[in-house]
Amino acid sequence: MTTRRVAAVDIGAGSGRVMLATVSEDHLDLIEVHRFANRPVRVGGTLHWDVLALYAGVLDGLKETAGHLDGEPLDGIGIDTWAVDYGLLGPDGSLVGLPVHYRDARTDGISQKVAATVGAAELYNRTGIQDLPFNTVNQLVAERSGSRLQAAERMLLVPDLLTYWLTGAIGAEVTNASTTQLLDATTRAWDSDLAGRLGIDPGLLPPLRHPGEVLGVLYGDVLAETGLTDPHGGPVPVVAVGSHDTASAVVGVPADRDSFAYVSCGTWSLVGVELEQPVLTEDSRAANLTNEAGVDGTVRYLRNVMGLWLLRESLRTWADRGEEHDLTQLLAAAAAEPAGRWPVDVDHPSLLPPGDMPARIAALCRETGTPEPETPAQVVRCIVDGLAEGHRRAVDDIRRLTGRDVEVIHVVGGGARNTLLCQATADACGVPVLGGPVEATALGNVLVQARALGVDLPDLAAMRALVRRTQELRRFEPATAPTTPGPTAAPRPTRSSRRPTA
Ligand code: LRH
Repeated sequence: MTTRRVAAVDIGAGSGRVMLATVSEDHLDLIEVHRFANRPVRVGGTLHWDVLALYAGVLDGLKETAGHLDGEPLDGIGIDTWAVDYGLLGPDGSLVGLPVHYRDARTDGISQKVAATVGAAELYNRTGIQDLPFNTVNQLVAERSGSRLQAAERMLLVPDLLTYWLTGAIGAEVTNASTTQLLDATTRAWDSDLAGRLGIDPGLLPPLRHPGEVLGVLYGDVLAETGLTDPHGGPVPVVAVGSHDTASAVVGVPADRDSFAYVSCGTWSLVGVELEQPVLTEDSRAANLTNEAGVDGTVRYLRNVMGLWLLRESLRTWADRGEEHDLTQLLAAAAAEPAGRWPVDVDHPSLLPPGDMPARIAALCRETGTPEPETPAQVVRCIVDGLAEGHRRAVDDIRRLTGRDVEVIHVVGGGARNTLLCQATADACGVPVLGGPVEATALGNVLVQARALGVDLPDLAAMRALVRRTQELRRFEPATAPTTPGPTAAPRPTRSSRRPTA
């Protein structure tokens, strides 16, 4: 039996956390040692990430971690964040400009420009990536003649940037690199030819690295600042994990069979299946499904559905008006509203940028001639039903395009707490939903590290079995008859619920 203590740095669009885990072949526990806000800042009309505040949050978290170790060494650190965004490094390694938020308007109309140069079909056939306005390739094209890019030597995706600041190591972890839309979906090498044709210097793209590789060790000044000095005098390694948060979340899905789909539900709902080969057909492109690189050479075949962003942005809008709402109460009130009364296309592009979400949803309803939700509870019901319908559309398209059976849908991430959404998803999709773990991303992060550091968890199946044995799951039966066989063989829940209210 090998036991490792490792820290997961997991940063999402709203907040970041540092978690400390103890992992062995038959044990997995995780505690949150530090949480910090991720607050985007608009400067000069551009929405930026405050990456220095995020780095400070990481250092604070590592300091807290040191306090929890009781003199034991920390065996590793793994970093995952949201995808697509990057920092630029100049020739001396310093940051050129402030990283820009993917919800900034600078990419408006750019993906059409990219498609006009390369051809949408060719772009998809080479990269397998869903057309999203904020893909890194579009961001780079948006600023390709700007002074920042002219001055830059390297582009580092956000987890790679944080790793660089902690260790000095330069590289691009492959799961996140795939979200740039500059990685060849078949060879998993940078598509330098594609970059060149789009006027992007391929030299900006750093060497690729893979989950499980040791990237480097913490700088001496980081050890001193955080108090993480190993009592045995050893270095503290930073280990590559699925640095795209969704890649780590998929590792943490407690599936016990191949015929599962997942919804990694947080700011976004990433709805997909795990495949061995990418699907690069025109039908797949037309369905806007993506082939992101997963851990251990797997393919995350999925669609971005707008996710809990809609709920969070609505709460923010109400709070800005002085209306504070408790989410639990609001969800309970929403559960009492009639299902399906306010149909809305949650994937409409007007819902992507920050702003007054309830007003935009009402505008969409007016456009389509459907009833407008009026109260906050009705808006929440409309969002939950719209997300469940978005999940259904994605699952149906995936079934159609892969011929895969989907016997169970795992909802992982923060959305697994939202029982109204889990039930609505089960009802819309006609298959059981297993909710949990909420911490799938951090679990996936620490499991990949633990394996790299000697814990005998040879493959994804072994990691998932450990998640299943150690984490609480909740089962939601569909109200309608299942459209596929097999729910009786679904994984055993630890609790069950048929009609949750919140
Ligand atoms: C979720 C996520 C998603 C990306 C988006 C930018 O956090 O990483 O997978 O598409 O952020």
